[in-house]
Amino acid sequence: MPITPVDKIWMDGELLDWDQAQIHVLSHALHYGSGVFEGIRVYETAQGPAVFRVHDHLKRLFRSAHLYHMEIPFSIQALSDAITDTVKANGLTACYVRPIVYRGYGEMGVNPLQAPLNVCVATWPWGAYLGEHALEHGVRVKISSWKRNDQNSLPTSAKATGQYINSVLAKLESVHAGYDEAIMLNQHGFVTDGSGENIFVVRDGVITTPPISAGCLDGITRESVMTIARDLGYEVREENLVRTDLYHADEVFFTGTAAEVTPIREVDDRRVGEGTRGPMTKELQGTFFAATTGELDAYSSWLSPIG
Ligand code: PPE
Repeated sequence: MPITPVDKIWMDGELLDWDQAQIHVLSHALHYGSGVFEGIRVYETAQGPAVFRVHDHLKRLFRSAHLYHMEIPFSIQALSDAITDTVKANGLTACYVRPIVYRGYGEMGVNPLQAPLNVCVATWPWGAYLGEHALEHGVRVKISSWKRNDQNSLPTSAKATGQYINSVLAKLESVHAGYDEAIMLNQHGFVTDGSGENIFVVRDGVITTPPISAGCLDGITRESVMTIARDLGYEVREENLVRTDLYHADEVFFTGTAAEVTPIREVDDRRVGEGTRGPMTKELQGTFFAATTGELDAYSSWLSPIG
């Protein structure tokens, strides 16, 4: 998706002009994928723009960094303030936020410990990840022939830049075959997630999503939707799913910061349900959007207003 440039990017404590936010071509992260990042959304609410679950996202960023022996030289609060400052400096009311911590310039070779650690926060307007049409009518997905990176190769509990090359393989395969998105299985054949989304299945009124131990990201939208679904009175299970569970489902949908709640209308050329957004997906999606835009008091703690 093309990037829409805005005015400023926060780099190592300073707000720089968008075009000045550059790094050296010999930066460690470019060569070895040694970065960790987050994707966060800012939504427009009646009280002005608000960041969705910023502390949960930043806690995950620190967990990802911890795994790769990165000592982030800023506190969670400082990064939260950096996000607020960047969104304000860019005059954005709703946008995507991309904090990234990466090994910078100064050291080559796989051992990264002498390379500097840099921290950036970029923001830009980002619409529906899989398209506006997809939010209402759903996407067509293909189960990838590429397996999800194994927990003991590239841990899926972290959001590291390098591991996304696995998602890129799956995404490219699906796009070349004419689908919108890929779903990846783990080495044991159980469903994990999409290239950049968690996955849910609805059957006979029960909602099921793979457990984190299957090798999916511990998604914050996933957790939000599970909470909303339980609050609405639905039974929610975290259980391993096989590919035929997707074929036999009444409804299937993706969740993610970028993808929000996106229905899946077809899996491997098999229509899911009525072949469009199902009623439970619609209800969960509607409640999720009402929560993100501050219309539901029950979820107001998920929003941090940008003063
Ligand atoms: N699985 C994967 C592999 C993943 O990348 C994401 C987020 C999720 C699940 C959902 O997690 P959460 O955002 O916490 O609900 N993918 C991010 C990056 C997408 C991109 O293309 O870049 C995102 O949605 O921000």
